[in-house]
Amino acid sequence: MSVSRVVSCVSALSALALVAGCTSGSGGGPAGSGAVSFSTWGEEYIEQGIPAAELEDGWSITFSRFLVPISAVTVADQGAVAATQAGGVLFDHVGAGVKGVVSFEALPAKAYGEVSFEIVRASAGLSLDPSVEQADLEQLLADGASLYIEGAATKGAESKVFAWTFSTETRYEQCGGEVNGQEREGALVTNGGDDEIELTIHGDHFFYDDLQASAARLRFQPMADADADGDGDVTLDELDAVDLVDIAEGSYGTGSASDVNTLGDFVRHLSRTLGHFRGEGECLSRAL
Ligand SMILES: [Ca+2]
Repeated sequence: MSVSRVVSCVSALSALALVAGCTSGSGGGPAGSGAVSFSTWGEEYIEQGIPAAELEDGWSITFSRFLVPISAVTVADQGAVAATQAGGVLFDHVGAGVKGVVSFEALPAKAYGEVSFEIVRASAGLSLDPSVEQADLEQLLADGASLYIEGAATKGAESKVFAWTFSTETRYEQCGGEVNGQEREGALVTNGGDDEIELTIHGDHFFYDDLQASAARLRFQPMADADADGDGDVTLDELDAVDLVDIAEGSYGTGSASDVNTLGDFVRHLSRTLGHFRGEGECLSRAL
């Protein structure tokens, strides 16, 4: 391959289709190599809270802890794995800022249509991001947990706290999202470049009133009302005791899910929807 051909390939990077043609159809040698770097962020909703203006019913929500282990970040194309994360990292997304997950260097330059990651039960080998301490990991291990969230909801003089442990295990796969206004499936490695991908965690989803994100609004009143013993702490057991059909404020939409009957079922189902890609981008969520 001539140097001039490499240069012409690089200059075509703005169009994914051209890159694919460039790397597979030029008939010459390698198209170079580059990196894919993964970070994660819980956005302002987890760091700073969800303001009342975002909810339908005047409640506002703040988180004091939001523990998420991210593991098995994988870059592949047509079933061939190019790189996969060894182990995982535990984060507390109440800690400020975008946090590093893993970087893969020296990958052959091409488009990788399959990027996936997992949020599964914590294992002792998890690395600790600076946002967490060993005690956070030990808590997840003791509870067999894949997620732990803790916070408070407030409306006027009323307030409730919650501390919910989930053991749902989820693979987020076939991730895609927008880059400079264009949809990109997976990752694109360019010669000498670094495709920086944020695995974005959407904390507000726990308060959706519909399992179909496009129809969902944020509500807390039915959860506040679920505090049956009136101690100010809304537990998952109390959410389990609330049948969705009995919620007076309006329907909770379950879409095609047939096994979601209580508020507890509902939030466990939503715990499989937190993982996103490059901000608002989507992945397919698969229960493990
Ligand atoms: Ca209670």
